[in-house]
Amino acid sequence: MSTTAILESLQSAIIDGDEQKAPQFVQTALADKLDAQTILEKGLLAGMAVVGQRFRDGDYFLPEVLISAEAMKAAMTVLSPMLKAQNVKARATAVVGTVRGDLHDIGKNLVAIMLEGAGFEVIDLGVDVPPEKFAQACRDRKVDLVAMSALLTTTMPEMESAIRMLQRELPNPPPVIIGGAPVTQQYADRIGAAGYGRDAASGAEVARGLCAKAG
Ligand code: B1M
Repeated sequence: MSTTAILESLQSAIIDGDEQKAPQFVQTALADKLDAQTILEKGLLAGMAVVGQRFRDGDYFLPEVLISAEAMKAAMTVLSPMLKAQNVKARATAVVGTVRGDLHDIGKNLVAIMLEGAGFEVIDLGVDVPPEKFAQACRDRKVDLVAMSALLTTTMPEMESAIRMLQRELPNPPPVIIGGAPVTQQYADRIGAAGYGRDAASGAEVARGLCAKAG
């Protein structure tokens, strides 16, 4: 199979929500020596972009989107060890979560993988995380960074609420980085986030930079 054919098969497996084939094609791609980042971006994320487009156009409904998300997760179980292995070890703790009211976790999971790959110990609070839970996690442990994800325009303001709560309740609030499809650098600046990641890899890079600066 050519590289293009493997990546197209991977995209189709995500678009069709084929939970069996998606991880198999990741295996095929790895066996063919494709690098993990290419498999992620040109296979899995390219497939997910088509799913999003079809949902927007009314060709897909929630059940189809959910099935594609499951195929994506199955594929990620094979790919995530490779993504982590590509990076070097460092030394800091990050709390990660999708904000209150938001159940999207694929991007957040990718951020967690990339942060681990960048050497962070990751405490993943999951989805639908209220501001209090972010604050509590920072009280329970010495946390160097908080990473928040939001996929809905309606849940973005929860990022600001969580930042305000950390500032109010913690003597030394850790820096917060934010990301997610509707989030922008301008929004991050406006709500006082320390950093913004356009994608999971650049989020991890920003996180490393912030923690290196903090010493
Ligand atoms: Co939802 N959904 N969804 N959905 N869904 C979107 C986000 C939407 C854009 C679809 C659309 O209309 N085209 C739309 C939002 C519109 C808006 O607000 N502007 C939408 C909607 C409306 C909804 C519901 C309200 C639908 C409904 O019920 N009527 C509902 C809301 C539920 C809720 O959260 N309360 C809903 C539900 C769902 C499912 C449950 C079916 C499912 C989620 C399953 C799951 O996550 N386990 C789902 C999915 C899968 C999507 C789409 C199709 C794909 C999202 C995804 O996983 N993308 C999405 C359309 C789209 O985005 N194209 C859509 C792949 C993922 C890797 O990308 O999460 O963007 P993403 O992460 C990226 C970057 O954003 C970045 O890194 C990643 C890439 O490396 N990133 C960060 C993310 N977080 C970061 C944090 C960082 C740094 C970078 O630093 C901390």
